Amino acid sequence: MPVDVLVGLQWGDEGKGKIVDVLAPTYDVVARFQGGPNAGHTLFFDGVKHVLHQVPSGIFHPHIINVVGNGVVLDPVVFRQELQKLTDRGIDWGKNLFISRKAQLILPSHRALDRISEEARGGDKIGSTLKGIGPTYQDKIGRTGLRVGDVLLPDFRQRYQDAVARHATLAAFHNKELEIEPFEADFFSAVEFLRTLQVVDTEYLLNDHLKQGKSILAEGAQGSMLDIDFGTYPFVTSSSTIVAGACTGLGIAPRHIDKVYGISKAYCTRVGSGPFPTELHDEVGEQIRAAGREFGATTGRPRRCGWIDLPALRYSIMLNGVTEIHLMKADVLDEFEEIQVCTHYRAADGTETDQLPDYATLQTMTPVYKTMAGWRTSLPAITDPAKLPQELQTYLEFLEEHLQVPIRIVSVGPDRVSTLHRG
Ligand code: 2SA
Ligand code: MG
Repeated sequence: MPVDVLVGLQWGDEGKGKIVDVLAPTYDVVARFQGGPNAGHTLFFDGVKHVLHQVPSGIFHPHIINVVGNGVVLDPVVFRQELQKLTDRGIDWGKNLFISRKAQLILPSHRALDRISEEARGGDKIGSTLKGIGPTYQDKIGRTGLRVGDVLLPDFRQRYQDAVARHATLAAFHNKELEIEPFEADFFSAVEFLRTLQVVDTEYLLNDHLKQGKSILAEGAQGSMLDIDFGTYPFVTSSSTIVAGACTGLGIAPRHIDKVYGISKAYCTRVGSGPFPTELHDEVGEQIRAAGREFGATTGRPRRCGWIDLPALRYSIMLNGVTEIHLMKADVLDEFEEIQVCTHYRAADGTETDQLPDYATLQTMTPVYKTMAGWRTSLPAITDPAKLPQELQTYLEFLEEHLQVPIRIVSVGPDRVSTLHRG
């Protein structure tokens, strides 16, 4: 049985949580391969809204094994809070949750450094979620990080002190102190808690499951345009958010990967700084934000809103080898008379490209749009894809023609029944 991978094709917040919720019950294992508490996957379960940050989205199903892979950066304090909330709601995660020994630990000093380095950037901020993601991945690549497995070692406290001392010198470089004392007691009690969980070599666990014919869903966080290599660098997150990240972040060989679900909104949003060619700074953008309730699940920040961007989507599809697209939040566009689709970009000298240019070039280009008729119909009541309004069908067919990938799911409302499967 294969590994299928689910990734965001834009800048995160595509609605991955909802799709994982729909897909998870059909898999034996759900695994997170990158990111950490910067992710926020919103699921509705038994009529209650849950936001998961680090816990894989299969956790609501007792028969699904949930894995936090080695590619993840784990904040034990946030993790304990998440699990406590699940316990409060009657979810028993005791037997079906496994954490990689090799996942990196986010320390209070990483969070402090995240804030200090953002402040030091002045007007050039990344717009980080301030969860300590960047500094933790820096330590990983710099080969100085602490891993989840280290909490089981007798000298963990010493290793922690050494890391904090190193971080203090980095803070001092910016004339700052770490100011982490208020958080340390909580951190160490969360570490005690982490010691009681199933910390294992998840690469063996996953490959053993594959040998037994079990299926795995690898659950991506953030989006391809935030990828450390291929995103809008430097306004990106610090992990490999694309399909390739599932291999390194879980210890699964590429040949096991089968389907790649690419999740996109019917329009586009971004939180944080950085290029966003189709961003709308007018009342249309406001209208999308209001209709789509576009505020971050992790930080509550208002999201920047704009039209769908085909050059960016084509790029993401290429990088991920997407086999099917799931188009989310189509109902947010219900009220619009006209819908714009960015098909390519044009430079000042009139040259055009349908590829995604580098950051500097992008600043000098303008998006070229195709105007399409809106459907002016309330979509959430529709449960049969054949009954979707003609204008939406035309929109979907236009996207499929230009992206060369089938749109298999269209989401027309927040409810699970509003997830329409197309042939
Ligand atoms: P960081 O904190 O170092 O990863 O921030 C770097 C940039 O990456 C952006 N970023 C995100 N943008 C959208 N969604 C994110 N996560 C959740 C998700 C969103 C949510 O996966 O859906 O619902 O809150 C996410 N995480 C990081 C961030 O804004 C910076 O631009
Ligand atoms: Mg989100």
